[in-house]
Amino acid sequence: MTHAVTNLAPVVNLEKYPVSELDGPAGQALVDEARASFNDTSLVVLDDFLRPEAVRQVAKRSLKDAESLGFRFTGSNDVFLGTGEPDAPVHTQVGREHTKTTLAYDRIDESSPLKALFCSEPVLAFVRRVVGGPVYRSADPLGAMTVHVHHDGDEQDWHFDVSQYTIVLHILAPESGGVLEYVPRSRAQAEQDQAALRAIAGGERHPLVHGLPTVPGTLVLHSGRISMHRVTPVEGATPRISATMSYNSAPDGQLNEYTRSLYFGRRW
Ligand SMILES: O=C(O)CCC(=O)C(=O)O
Ligand SMILES: [Fe+2]
Repeated sequence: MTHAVTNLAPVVNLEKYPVSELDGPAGQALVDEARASFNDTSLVVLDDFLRPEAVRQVAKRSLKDAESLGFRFTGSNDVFLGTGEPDAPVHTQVGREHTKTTLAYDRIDESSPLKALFCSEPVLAFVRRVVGGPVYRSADPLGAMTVHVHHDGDEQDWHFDVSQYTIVLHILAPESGGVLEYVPRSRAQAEQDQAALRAIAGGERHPLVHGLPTVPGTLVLHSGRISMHRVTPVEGATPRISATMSYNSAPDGQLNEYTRSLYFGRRW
């Protein structure tokens, strides 16, 4: 995985989010605000982060590539994606069968603005400052960065990510549904309490669920490994498209084989 110097100007709304000048006053204000939000809710939501032209380009290409290069998943998932404690007192295969299409990192075109973003040092520096510690890009050959295309009826069921931090980029909004639902810092409780886990995964409203509708151009940074989340079923003819970029506090982080098989239909 090469991390070339990239020009962010055509991709990121740098006037609103000066991620390439984090030491200037506007950059510091951006970090301070994002950090406060992350500490409070474990979420950062930056609307209009991506330039509309880059969003359109990624949407068009993703629709085309997902048809021929995407993996069409049908099944259900372990909520901990294979990372649960072996002696946890909860049964973790509690979700329901669902469908979705995912493009792995090695199937995303090299000239995609998404790859420019993932490989950008300023974006990595921004994540480091927001979470307040070391952060490295995931080194997973398939899952470091992915594109999800959810058609009518598709969803992504409740889970905790394998990676510690995830950036989700909203690319195309469906007519209805496709909401990112999120229970901040719910992992410890979910590992201990079957009733709480089932209440969330079974679709009951949890008092702590945040719901983020898909708004193209938005960047969401969250701590996916400790916060249970899902994408609700998409409704209507327009698909939902999102991209995820994964990070860890240690270098060379990878997914496990369970998750690769689940999301990409292959182990490498
Ligand atoms: O598409 C999204 O909003 C989130 C996707 C997600 O949670 C994941 O890929 O792990
Ligand atoms: Fe996730």
